[in-house]
Amino acid sequence: MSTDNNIRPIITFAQHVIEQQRGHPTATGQFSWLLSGITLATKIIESYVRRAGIVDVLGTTGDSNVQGELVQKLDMIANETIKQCLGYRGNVGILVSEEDDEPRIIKDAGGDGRYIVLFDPLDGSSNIDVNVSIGTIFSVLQTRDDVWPGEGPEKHILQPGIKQMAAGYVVYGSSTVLAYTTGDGVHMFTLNPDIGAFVLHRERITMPTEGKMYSVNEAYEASFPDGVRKYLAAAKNENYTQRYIGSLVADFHRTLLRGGVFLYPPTANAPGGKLRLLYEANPMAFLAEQAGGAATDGSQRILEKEPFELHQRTPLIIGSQQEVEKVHQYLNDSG
Ligand code: AFP
Repeated sequence: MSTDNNIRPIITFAQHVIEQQRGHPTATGQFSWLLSGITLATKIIESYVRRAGIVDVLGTTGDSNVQGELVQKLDMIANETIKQCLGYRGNVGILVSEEDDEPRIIKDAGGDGRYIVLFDPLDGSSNIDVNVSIGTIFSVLQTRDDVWPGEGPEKHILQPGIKQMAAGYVVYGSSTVLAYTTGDGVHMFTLNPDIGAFVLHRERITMPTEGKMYSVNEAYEASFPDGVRKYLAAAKNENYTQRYIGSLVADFHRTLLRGGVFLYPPTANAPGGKLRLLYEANPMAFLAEQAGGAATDGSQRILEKEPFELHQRTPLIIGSQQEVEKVHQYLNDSG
């Protein structure tokens, strides 16, 4: 029979958020209510991901999304799940999904609607059918006080990443892991399927300051900027390792823990970069900086970029401080 002495204490995500809120005297608990909506949604999504192949969730819906990409069934399920789980928390006023043309304004949820949640419901969709890690990314902003009611939601949404209140991701990998920040370090949780809760396993994660690993789709190398090509040539000479999964969440997760750099530079097909500033680059940049790393678009810090449209794309160089600096040096030297 077990005794109190051999039961390991656990800290769940909900407990952790409440603990963090204690440090903020003006906190009302609304923020933790919002974040618990996100964890509920990701647990539902993970239950579909784990049963893919058993229940009918693989393949495409036949539709294209706002980015012109084929919508996978799981994309659609994940998108609807997040909207359902957050749409009835009165403190969420605007939901902005990478999958949808327009933001969803929530008028009748009964709260003050002060938070905006931006999300990529299922990042790495092209990996779904082949059982490779995929993820959900989220970013939380607050509505602005200086916007008139008639001005439309874009004015509230188009804020630089530095204004994020929270950001995080869930990676559906060999286990399901959640990482989040509210600007006080990066904390990581693993979903314990026995109790259905995200349990703290690492607090205040720091990214190694350097790492001989680069992560990029080298098939596009011919059209990368000169500086990136020179960096890659130098990395090969210095015996770097290359890793590329093709799901940003999974590639970033590895970079966060092991160090190195992830790059998605401008290419011939995507001259402005492929990744979305609001749903992918900003939340990952917030996490990277909070873990001691860096994130830029090659000329500017990601978190300082002023967005001008919802589905804006950006080049992204993100990872260990020294590695990101090294890429920059090559970019600067190449003019
Ligand atoms: P999908 O969601 O279409 O699979 O795209 C994933 C993604 O946005 C990001 O997660 C990857 O880092 C990147 O695209 C991979 O792009 P490439 O296939 O061009 O390398």
